[in-house]
Amino acid sequence: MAHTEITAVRSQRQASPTAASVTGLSIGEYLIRRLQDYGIGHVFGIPGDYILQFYSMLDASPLEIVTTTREDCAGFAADAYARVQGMGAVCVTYCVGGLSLCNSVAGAYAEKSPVVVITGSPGLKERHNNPLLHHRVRDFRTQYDVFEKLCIACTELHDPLIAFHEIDRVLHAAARYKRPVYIEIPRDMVGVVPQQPHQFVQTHLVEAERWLNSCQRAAIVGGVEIHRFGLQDDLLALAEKSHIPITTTMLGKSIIPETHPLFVGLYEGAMGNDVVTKFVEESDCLLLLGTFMTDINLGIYTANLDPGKCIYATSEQLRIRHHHFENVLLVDFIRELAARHPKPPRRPIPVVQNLATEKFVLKPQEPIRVARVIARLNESLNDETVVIADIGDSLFAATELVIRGRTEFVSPAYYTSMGFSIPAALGTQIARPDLRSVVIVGDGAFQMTGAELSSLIRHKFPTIIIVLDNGGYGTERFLHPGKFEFNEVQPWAYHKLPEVYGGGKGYEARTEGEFDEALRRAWADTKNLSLIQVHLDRDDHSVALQRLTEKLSKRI
Ligand SMILES: Cc1ncc(C[n+]2csc(CCOP(=O)(O)OP(=O)(O)O)c2C)c(N)n1
Ligand SMILES: [Mg+2]
Repeated sequence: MAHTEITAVRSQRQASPTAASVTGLSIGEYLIRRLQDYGIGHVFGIPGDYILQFYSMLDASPLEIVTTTREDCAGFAADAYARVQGMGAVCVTYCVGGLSLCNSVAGAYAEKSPVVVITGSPGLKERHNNPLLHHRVRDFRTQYDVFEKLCIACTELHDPLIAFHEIDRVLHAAARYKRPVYIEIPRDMVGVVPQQPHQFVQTHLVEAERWLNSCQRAAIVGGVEIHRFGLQDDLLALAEKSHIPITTTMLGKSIIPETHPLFVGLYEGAMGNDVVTKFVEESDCLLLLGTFMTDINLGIYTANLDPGKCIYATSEQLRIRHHHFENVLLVDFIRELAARHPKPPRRPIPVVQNLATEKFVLKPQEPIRVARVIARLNESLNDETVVIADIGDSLFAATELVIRGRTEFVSPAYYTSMGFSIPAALGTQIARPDLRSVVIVGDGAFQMTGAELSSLIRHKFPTIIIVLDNGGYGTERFLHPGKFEFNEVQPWAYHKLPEVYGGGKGYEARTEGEFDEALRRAWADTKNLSLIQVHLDRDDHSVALQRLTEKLSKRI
């Protein structure tokens, strides 16, 4: 084999190397070090004289040896370990051990399980004059030739100049293709220390895990892709195993139950709750998982996130600090990171004042306000509810709702097109007739597409529609203060529309008592659509809208 120069293997887009460097390690020690980098904690197998030197090195290392009765069983065990843990290893002696592994390794190849086969072989110095050493079959390469057919990559570590590079190449292939690989170490090479320094690129998982283990203040910001790719349980598993607190973005609202002990709140930059903002922005290792970095999601770019402190993983890219990694699936990243059990120091979860911490006490005579609509509605949400919020104060106010269990929250919080909610309720109810949708919509947005009530009534869906009637485009009024006719809309008797469309019931609410009564009746009526027209003061608004308009008006 030609001697090649040892260089760090870098992903093409990797701006600066994430290379770790080693000097003074023997070939056996380097292999042990790299196995751990890939999350391997146990090695299955049976020792024999051609692999004894490496076995004693393993014994002195953090890796645990698990012996079995037969080599093929060690192969099956390593295969199962790989499926659960991400990668497995089996270590056996030359031919009598190795060739016994063929069937298990063939199975691992067929079913895509990354098992590292490590085998000893006669020392290079013992091979002069072609002696008939025990365990030899045809020639010294027989076992290698057999495994070349069963593995995605093979190497024989006969040259100290390239041995480390070969170990990197082969392990990378196992991780990349999820197939078994073969590493043969002549027994007199195990303790050889290559003289040149070696640099290698840490895998994304190693880098993420090491960082999480050494940081002080880890946190997760979960985004909408967690919902779109159905990764809610995977995200929770990662957070729970490693005890990492979770926040979500507005688009990602409802990806985890907001009553979960690890949930901190919604992260919306300066637009959101100060305690949550501080908690996220003080993190020295922030996992942004499936998060869309949109303007609204980032609190109109008031988010203060240092890329040097972030792991940013989406379906399209993986970036750890300033290092880019190609072709890493979001699902794999979350699952494999969870399997490695990173253990950042536990961070106390701050107490955030929200609707879950405040008991709702009805003030029946009080004029109804947006914040009180949301607080009262919050009492009624359950696992069978889908909340659909339209654009306007409906969305900002609804972000205060505390999502319990699997309550879904649907809104066009990135594209922000008004008029989404009523047609979206139709689509939601058709897809999930077992759930009940509650729509929160402003009067302006309702006037755009509210006629779709007709279809909801036609299908007899018991949708609850809450029309926040402030007599016009409230959000725009806040954004651009002044009395402008273009922000007014024609006042409609919204509560009469069910009658016009031929089904369902309409209610009007001017006080908290009236709203409470209407909502109770609507909730109890599981056969008909209900529309509650909430008469608001035209200057009423949610706290979130107040914060948002303050930020926006500074930029426009
Ligand atoms: C299709 C569309 N047109 C215009 C806008 C701009 N816009 C954003 S909020 C808003 C006013 C919404 O009024 P309303 O539905 O009554 O809700 P409110 O702000 O009063 O709570 C407008 C016109 C938009 N987002 N989408
Ligand atoms: Mg309005």
